[in-house]
Amino acid sequence: MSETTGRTMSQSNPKVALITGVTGQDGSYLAEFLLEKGYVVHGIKRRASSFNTDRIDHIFQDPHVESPRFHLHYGDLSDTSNLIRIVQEVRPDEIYNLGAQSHVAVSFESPEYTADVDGIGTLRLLEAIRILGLEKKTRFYQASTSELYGLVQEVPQRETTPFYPRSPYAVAKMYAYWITVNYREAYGIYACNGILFNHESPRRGETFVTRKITRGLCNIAQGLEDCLYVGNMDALRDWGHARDYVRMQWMMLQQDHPEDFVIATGVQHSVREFVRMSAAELGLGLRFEGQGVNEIAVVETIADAEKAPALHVGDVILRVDPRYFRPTEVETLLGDPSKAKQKLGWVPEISLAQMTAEMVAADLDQARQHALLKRHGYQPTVSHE
Ligand code: NDP
Ligand code: GDR
Repeated sequence: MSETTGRTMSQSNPKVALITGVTGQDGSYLAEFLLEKGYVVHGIKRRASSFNTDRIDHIFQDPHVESPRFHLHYGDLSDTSNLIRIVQEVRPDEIYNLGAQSHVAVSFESPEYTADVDGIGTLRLLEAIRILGLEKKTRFYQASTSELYGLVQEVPQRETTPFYPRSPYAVAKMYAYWITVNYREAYGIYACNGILFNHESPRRGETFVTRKITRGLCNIAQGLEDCLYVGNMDALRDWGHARDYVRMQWMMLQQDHPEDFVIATGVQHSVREFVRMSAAELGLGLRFEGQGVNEIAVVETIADAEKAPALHVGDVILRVDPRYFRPTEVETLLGDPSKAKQKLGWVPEISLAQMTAEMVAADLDQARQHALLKRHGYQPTVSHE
């Protein structure tokens, strides 16, 4: 089915979607996408001691105005009664379960919490559908991941490739994957797994490697930081753009029958290559020296003094810090999105080069603002991992 021929929806009877993880990267793009399609969108956000809605503030609709189509509910994937109450209140046509402790490295530090939220949280939502008798009404999307492939058994990875998870995060997501399949088979729920490979954007969390690199290099170029510290430079990933990938999440719920799909670009790059590409966007040519923990990146050429006023040829702007190595690493991931292309007509529209340019432009803009504040005597806070 093509993107334009989804299940139909009338203006007077809009479809209702519930998104967990609406404050995250994907949740924010998906909420935008569904609102543009005419949906009523409900999102679950966690209570935090400070505002955590930066990514969705631009689509916030004042509940004091008449009939807003975007609603937020406090909730948590670890809280069963809260989830049941929200699903009961909202009675969604579609649930997108995007909420998760989504950082692989952090999952080694908080394995039990990750299992509870990412694994059992999925079960809680599926049970809510069942307890409330919504099996025939509510379609369910589960944010599954290429991390399931872990120690890869086949290249490229497709829907039939065996899993070999390599982190508490991936193991928790493996439970979520299979419980989604099981509830589809056992109770006839329209439930799908999107096995998504890495996808990024200017809204990517600052501690994931692409955003850490674009943000770090921009800060260094503007004199806000001296050096970027990263982990495994040889890791290979299949990076796409989040905007392309949320479109596919919706498409998966518009079919006649529920199925699982790999979503990827089919192209792979190393972390080092991503550093080089990001630096090039800033007009910087880099030379990589040393190996493993001794690897560094040195500025070799500067093409645009305005983008990088703080830098000189010969500056070391990147070093490897073993603190960012993982106890078990996923060295290489490369997806085969043929099934999505054939069955859904989905192809990614935004290239890695375009995405890198967009991310660097956004981070450079922010770094320039901070640099301006600094020049005028303010001390902008630049957070680090
Ligand atoms: P983010 O980390 O940006 O967003 C995660 C969201 O989950 C945030 O809204 C976060 O809230 C929320 N969340 C975290 N813990 C809980 C909890 N206990 N209860 C309710 N909500 C919670 O992730 P992405 O947007 O990048 O990813 C979306 C989903 O897709 C995740 O499940 C991720 O594991 C999965 N995935 C992501 C891929 C990627 O490359 N981006 C690839 C494959 C799968 P808060 O804002 O308060 O922290
Ligand atoms: P990943 O993304 O673990 O693939 O999970 P991340 O960007 O964190 O790491 C990608 C690769 O880069 C290496 N790396 C570093 N990673 C981080 N975060 N910080 C560093 O300094 C650094 N240096 C090198 C990592 O070791 C790794 O090999 C993401 C998340 O969005 C998951 O939720 C999602 O399921 C998968 O993508 C698909």
